[in-house]
Amino acid sequence: MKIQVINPNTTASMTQKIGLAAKAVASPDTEIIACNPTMGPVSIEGHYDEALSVVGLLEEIHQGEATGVDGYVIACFGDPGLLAARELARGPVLGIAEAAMHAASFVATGFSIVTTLKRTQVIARQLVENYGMSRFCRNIRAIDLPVLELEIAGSPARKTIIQECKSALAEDDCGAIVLGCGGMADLPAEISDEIGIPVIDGVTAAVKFVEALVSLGLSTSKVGDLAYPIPKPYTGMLAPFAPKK
Ligand code: 5HY
Repeated sequence: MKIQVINPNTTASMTQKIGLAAKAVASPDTEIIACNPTMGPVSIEGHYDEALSVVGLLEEIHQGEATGVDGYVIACFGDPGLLAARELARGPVLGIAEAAMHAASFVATGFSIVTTLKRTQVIARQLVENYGMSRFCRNIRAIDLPVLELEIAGSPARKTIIQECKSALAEDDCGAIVLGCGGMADLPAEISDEIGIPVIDGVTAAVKFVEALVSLGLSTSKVGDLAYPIPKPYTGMLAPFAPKK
């Protein structure tokens, strides 16, 4: 099977890191295609970035549909454009926030999320509620460092994330940690060894869930709100995105 793992920001080093994490857990007969849009924000750190990242994300889904991709992972913790992507895709589409929260709920009765900037905590909170995870989510913590700090070798981000996870374990009555950024995909094993509880990265969780769904022969329902977009003209720079018959 072919799984397209899409980093919705345009930072190639983060896409590479996400691709390595995905390939490390994928089954031998799974081909991982890690990609990012050619247009959009270098990092997603708020509602505006998210909104404008979705056009590039959907362009990647269009290309995946044209090349026989079986399933998709949206590798940004805001799960931007998830439902729009499901309208376009035949196969399953999972967001890393959704996947990580569900995986955490399978191994603990409570988890805490550790994300990047304080201003994105509200986005994580909205997803916790949307996914019905409020009774599992003990806290949403932020290291308050920019997303691209994770791409700088020797940055204090790594130590700061580990310290925030230790504080969560000590204070939040949680039994697991959910890492709140695609750029943290290389960290779960190291942190889990350090603090002794499950630490979940959404990229790897989503890849395994998509593999399971595809193996079960499950695809996105095309009855109701996730049916293909209704054909109509689009104007201006978005004209090429007009849904076709
Ligand atoms: C992410 N931003 O996973 C989110 C993290 C965040 O560019 N990739 C990004 O803080 O929302």
